[in-house]
Amino acid sequence: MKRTLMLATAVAFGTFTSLASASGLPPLEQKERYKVGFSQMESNNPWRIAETKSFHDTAESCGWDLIATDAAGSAAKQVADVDSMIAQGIDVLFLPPREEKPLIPAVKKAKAAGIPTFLVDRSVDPNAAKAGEDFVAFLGSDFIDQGRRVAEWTIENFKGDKAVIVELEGTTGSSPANDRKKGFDDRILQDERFEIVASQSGDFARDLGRQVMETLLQAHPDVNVVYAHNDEMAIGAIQALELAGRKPGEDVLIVSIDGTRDALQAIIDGKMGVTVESSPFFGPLACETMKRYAAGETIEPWVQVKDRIFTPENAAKHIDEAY
Ligand code: GYE
Repeated sequence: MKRTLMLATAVAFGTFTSLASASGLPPLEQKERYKVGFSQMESNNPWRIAETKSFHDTAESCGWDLIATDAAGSAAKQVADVDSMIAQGIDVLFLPPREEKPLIPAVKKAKAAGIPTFLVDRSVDPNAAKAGEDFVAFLGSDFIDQGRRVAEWTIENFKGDKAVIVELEGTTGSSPANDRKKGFDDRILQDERFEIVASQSGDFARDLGRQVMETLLQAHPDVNVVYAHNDEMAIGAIQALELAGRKPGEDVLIVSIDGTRDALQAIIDGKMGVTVESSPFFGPLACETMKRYAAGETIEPWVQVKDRIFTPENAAKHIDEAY
């Protein structure tokens, strides 16, 4: 009875309302200005700063009154930040969930409050919350593929007979850390020259990456490949290796993901081998996807970002656009 009534109301209000109701997602009105929430997880690295800036840079042209928060590396604070945005009556939420599980209640709460949510750059556990049901869509990269591409480049470019790999993982429980590990490990271990002797989290942070590398270097002095889940940890690892008298780029191959300015410079300087791109410039894509949704389009569950690869061949060409 209730459902029939809802559908009848939806039909009366036109196509976009009926589509939204049929999917169970909150609809989004077409209007001049929107109150938009962007809940950043932390701002301790260039990638996060570039992403937040991309949202600010997009705000005026997309008609956003932007409320941007910074959870300072705490999933609990990020949940509270989303709560506060819901209380302030945002029309749309853009959320990069720091970890896969803790942000799920926030996603569901936004939906219950009638606010369409777009996950940007990281996703949540698909068994607990789904695109097209609990949130509109995930906007981001294929992290498994990023890891696989790093592995493939490493297989082609590692010169020795036996590779002893240390892996620096991203934030424990985050979608990019889970998937970048899977993509890399599955591919690299198909080649018997490669062994992963240690895999530990450096929380996607430069300083922690450096500290973890220092410790692992003591236990595994024969390491000759470092795979870091992001450039910040790769740069931290380079610092630790140099401090220990090693020569990154000569006796240790460093491979990673993102495409930051420091990483491209390290490639140009011969200290790093490769970085597979993971772009932080989500503002324009967020605007375009939100507008499509407001116009009544059904959004694909995964709006996929295509990534380039930066190597000694092209790093100099791209450094000026890096962040
Ligand atoms: O690679 C990393 C950042 O979620 C894709 O998070 C993002 C990752 C990015 O901290 O540098």
